[in-house]
Amino acid sequence: MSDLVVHTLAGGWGMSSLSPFCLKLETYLRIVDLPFQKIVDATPFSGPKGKAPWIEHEGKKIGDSGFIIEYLESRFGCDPNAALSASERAVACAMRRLIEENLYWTMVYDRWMVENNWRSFRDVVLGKVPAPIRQLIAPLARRGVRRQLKGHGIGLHSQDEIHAIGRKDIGAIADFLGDKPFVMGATASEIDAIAYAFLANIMNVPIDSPVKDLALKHKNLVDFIARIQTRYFA
Ligand SMILES: N[C@@H](CCC(=O)N[C@@H](CS)C(=O)NCC(=O)O)C(=O)O
Repeated sequence: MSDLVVHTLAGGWGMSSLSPFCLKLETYLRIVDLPFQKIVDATPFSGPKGKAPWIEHEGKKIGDSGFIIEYLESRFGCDPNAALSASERAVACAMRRLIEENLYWTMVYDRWMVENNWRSFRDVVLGKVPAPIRQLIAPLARRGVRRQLKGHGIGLHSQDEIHAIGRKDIGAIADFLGDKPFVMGATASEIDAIAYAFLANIMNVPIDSPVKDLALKHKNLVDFIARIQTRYFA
């Protein structure tokens, strides 16, 4: 059994994890073919940074998907970005920030703040929390997320503005992917784990949003998700 323990948040609606950062790490591990044990936590708070995912390995606890990947690369020598040039790495880094630091928050808004979506999402995202406690913590958790959205800045915009921001990001990803099989070209690299995890969490879940509607119109994005699923999750 692998001594790499990955703490993640629950899946649902056919997704291995409804946390895109957790799904990113799991996809990355599948791309580089590193075995791991998966522990599904009820909340993200037990990790060293109070967020999921986090890992335990050789007595160390490491939080943050980006730092975890850096650790895995230095400890196990995996490097799916090895074939990329310096300028390709720069583009992949910018694309990562677009997805994780901007598009992500439009997804959070749609799940937590849009009333109809929240009603179905809360029972799935808090599914591992016992039902009576869930009733109590759901509004508190939602208040915390509202604060995060405001702190980020995106929560200060109107719904239409937030959706316009998300749609612009989707358009940029679709245009950059073009007709390539993977984001940076012929082979999968780290950015594919990121793009897949976030796009699938927008496109393949029953959360209504104009951001999702636009993404589903891009056949290359739909095909990209199917490609990653077939290759790494079959
Ligand atoms: N930069 C972190 C972000 C992780 C993150 O935001 N995880 C979310 C779940 S998708 C979380 O744990 N949120 C709980 C919170 O912010 O309180 C990473 O790359 O791992």
